[in-house]
Amino acid sequence: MLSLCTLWLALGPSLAFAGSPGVVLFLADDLGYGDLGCFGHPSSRTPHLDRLAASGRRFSDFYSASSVCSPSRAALLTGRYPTRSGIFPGVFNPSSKGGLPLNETTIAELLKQQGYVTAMVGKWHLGYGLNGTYLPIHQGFDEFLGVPYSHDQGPCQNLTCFPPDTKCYGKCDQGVVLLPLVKNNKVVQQPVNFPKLTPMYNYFARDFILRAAKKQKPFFLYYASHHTHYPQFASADFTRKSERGPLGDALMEFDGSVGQIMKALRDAGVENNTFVFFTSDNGPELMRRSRGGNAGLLKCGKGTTYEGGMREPAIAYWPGQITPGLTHELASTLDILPTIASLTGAKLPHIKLDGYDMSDILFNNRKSKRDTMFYYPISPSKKLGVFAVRYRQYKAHYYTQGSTHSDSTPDHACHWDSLLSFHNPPLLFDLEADPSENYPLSSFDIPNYSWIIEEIKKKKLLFELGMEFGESQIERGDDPNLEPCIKPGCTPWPACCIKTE
Ligand code: CSN
Ligand code: MG
Repeated sequence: MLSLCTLWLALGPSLAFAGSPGVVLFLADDLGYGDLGCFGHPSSRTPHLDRLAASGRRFSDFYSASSVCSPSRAALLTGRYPTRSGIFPGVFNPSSKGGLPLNETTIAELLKQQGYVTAMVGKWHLGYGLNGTYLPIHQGFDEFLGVPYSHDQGPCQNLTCFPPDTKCYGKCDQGVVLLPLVKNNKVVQQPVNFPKLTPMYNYFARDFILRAAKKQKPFFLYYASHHTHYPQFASADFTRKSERGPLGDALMEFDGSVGQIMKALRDAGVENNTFVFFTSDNGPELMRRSRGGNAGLLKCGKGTTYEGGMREPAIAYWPGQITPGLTHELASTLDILPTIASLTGAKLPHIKLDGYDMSDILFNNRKSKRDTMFYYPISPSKKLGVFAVRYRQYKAHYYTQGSTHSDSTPDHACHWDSLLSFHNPPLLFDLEADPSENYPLSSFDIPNYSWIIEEIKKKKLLFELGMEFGESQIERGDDPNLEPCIKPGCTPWPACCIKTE
């Protein structure tokens, strides 16, 4: 027994599980650092995520690689800064010509090579293109059910807003096709029926897990919820059920989905052999006021390189494998691909990666291999380079800029009219002593100030020397004829793209 134990400890979980655990990746949309019960929100109700956090590992210092959606998702699925794959500036439109380049290697493609069955449900936002060229089924996912972009990127007047005549602190896009629901590569519903959407996703996800387990196939499920992106919606079971208004209802619906998928894992008998990871794509959209999320004690939110824009709640769960508790180690969505590769024995792609295997943090309680995080703005340029660098507990801002996405907070630095400013020397913060980035440090505050500034400068220089910008996929432009339509080629475009049930 002792020797078996020692052997297991020596080999670690990846070999002990013969390299084929199930993998479930939950991604929330625009959910902030302060939005979950287990991250301190006083009135959110997130019992299922809180349970994963209680018996799994919660991260206090976990980062997405962008403060908006498309680039953040590109980084998550490829383990590469989105500057490399060309996912900038901003996000994809329904009519975008581009998408995540097909020669990028996604987690799903890695796992296909390991004999996994793969599915994605929810929001994609990495391009649609001519006849759906860039859909998930062309990026390693066997199956896809979801919406190819954000649900405010289409007319959404018929969305259930509560109370019904309330303006949702903003408008949805007009003049484009109604929001499409896509199954694999076909539009199957237009417009999306929001109150029924999440139950449909949950059914699809459960069915996928049960089918995989029946065939005794290892599986990868990427569940990318629309919650809690503006405008808020929820099915009947959750509408007006939270204490936090429309965002609270939407969050509760997402948490309910987590509960249902966890139940599906138990029903399929695979919970103890499944690695579950949860995080969010970027910080909260504070411009939506109480209908946007909450960054907790972090500064600003979506669209900015302050902590609130890119530091995210994250939870890893694997009963019997992951040491429960809180980790303060530095980690990122960039690290998920290398971690999953390590757990499954998959070979890393022969391309420059920006992630590190998190196994040491998750299974061995050791230090993170990561000691830096680089923050690009939503419109990155070679000329300005990274806006900020985190090194250990320190963060240096070379440039700061507000964003419309973070308007309407009391902190004026977050707003769109806080224009680009250059800082020389950089604004330096100790994120452990001052997580809210309130008090810039000088040589009067810390004795090793100059050393830290020099170290960060070196890290930045080295990183930028190795950064090759990919061709911008978003600047390839738009063609309205590419928008997803349930009646391809119909007229008058785009109003004809509708099917009433
Ligand atoms: S995002 O939100 O897709 O979650 O980042 O729905 O930056 O112009 C962002 N944007 C529509 C959005 C537009 C979105 C933008
Ligand atoms: Mg988002």
